Parts: sequence; C-alpha cells; structure tokens
Amino acid sequence: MTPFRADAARVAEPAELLDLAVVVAREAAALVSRGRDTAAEHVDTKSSPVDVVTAVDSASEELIVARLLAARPDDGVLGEEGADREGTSGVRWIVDPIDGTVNFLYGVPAYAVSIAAEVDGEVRAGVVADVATGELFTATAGGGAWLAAPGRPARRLAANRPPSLEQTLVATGFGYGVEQRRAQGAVVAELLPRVRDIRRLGSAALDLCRVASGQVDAYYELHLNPWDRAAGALVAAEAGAVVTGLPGTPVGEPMVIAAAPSVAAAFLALVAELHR
Ligand code: LIP
Repeated sequence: MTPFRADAARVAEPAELLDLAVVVAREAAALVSRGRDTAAEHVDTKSSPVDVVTAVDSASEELIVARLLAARPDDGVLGEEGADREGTSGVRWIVDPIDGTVNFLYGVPAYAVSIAAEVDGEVRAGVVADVATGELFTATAGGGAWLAAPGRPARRLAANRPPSLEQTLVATGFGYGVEQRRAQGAVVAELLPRVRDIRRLGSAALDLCRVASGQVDAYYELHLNPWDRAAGALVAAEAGAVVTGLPGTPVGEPMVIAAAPSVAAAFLALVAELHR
C-alpha cells in the first residue's frame, strides 16, 4: 500500500530539494569546520578500531536532521550516525554528516558533508560540501552538475576524456576490516601498472565529485554505504561520467564505479576482471 503522500511530496521538485540541502549543508560544514581542532577529544569506534566517529560527526547529523525535518516534517531520513526515519512524503534524505572522518580526525583537508534527496527511491538532488575548501558540488537529476567555489562564479562540471586506460588517473578507497584491506591491496597492485596512477583521497563523496570535476578520471570502491555515495554519484553522473556497479549488479551492491566516458568500458572491464 502506498503511504499517504503529503502535499510536500507532490511539489518536491529537485531544485527545491537542492536549495534546502545546500542551506543545511553549508550550516553543517561550518559546524564541522569549527570542530576540527578539538576533533580528537571525543572519538568512538564502530566496525573496527580504525572505523572512527567523533562527537562532531554526531553533532553534524543532529543539526542536518533537525533542519531538514523542520522544513519538511513528512520526509524520511537515513544517516550514517543513526538517523533512520520513515517518512510519508516519498522524499528520503540520505546524509553523511562527515564523509572522510579519518581525514577530519587527522586534519587532512579532504572531508565533506554529503546530503542527497531521494524521491520515490531515486536520488534526484544532491550536495557535497567540501569543508576544507568551501567548495560546493551540486546536482539535480537532468539539471547537470555544478561547482560553486568561494569568490568564483558557479561552473558546470564535465568529466575528463582521457585517451586510454594507461593515461587514466584512478581514485579508490578501502574498507576498515583487515582481510578486506588485504584483498583490496592485492587488487590495487594489479591495477597500478595498467593505469596512469592511483589516488587514495579518503572520502568517497569527494572522490566522486573529483570524477565530475576532472581532477581524477575514474573511481571505484567496494562496500560503500548509501550515505557515502548517494550525492556524489549523482554529481558524477550529471557531469557525464558513467556511474555503475559490476556487470549485472546495481551501483553500490557491492561496487561503485564512476569513469570518464572515453575509458568507461575498458575501466569497467578491468575492474570486473580484477574482482573475479
Ligand atoms: C569513508 C569513505 C571512504 C572509504 C572509507 C570510509 P566515512 O567514509 O568516504 O571512501 O574508503 O573507508 O568508508 O567513514 O569517512 O564516512
């Protein structure tokens, strides 16, 4: 039975959802930035001793959820730090309050606030706020991907067009489990001689936005959570990148692959070969 859809859902245009997400992401990014210097004072672990969550992660998610539901009380929310609320509007917000938490903890300037709006199961709007640079990556389904950098006019993003795999700069990331990391390291060892180079930046959301902006040519990662990838995958796709899973599997179950269209087929085949 379809749940009752509040009026808000019938007028849940992607652009309106994005406007709200941008305002909230900016406020959350400011909170995260203020918390950077004391990040190490309140740290817990989750799935492993190196899978960390700080008090700032939790405060950021609390703020984001409060602002989104104040504006749209009938929406659902799914957040990395525990937010999990069914809505009745057909809109569900998918939130990573700090993507790149280890970078945040260490002060490595590659961590972001990621907010995506899913309407009836499809991500239709997303924002990734790079906390360290103040850059804002945004996209709406069919509306393109955009980058707003402080003091500069917004510009439309387009993925690169590398001529070959050998000239493809590849970003990836690794899980928090020891055996998973052992296997992922073996894959990287096979991949490295066949591409331009590897980058491990530490934030899936920013990795996907870097495919959109052309700062890397391709990205792949196993076992991401929905909140790591929801907004960034839309930004990459709207910038013309091919965003997919392994052959015959949905994006993110278990693999996310985003690649410049000029090398997407070859890159997908290589990633599939190395994960057989
Ligand atoms: C992180 C991802 C990153 C991945 C890390 C971690 P978090 O998300 O953005 O790409 O390699 O293992 O999952 O935990 O910082 O929100």
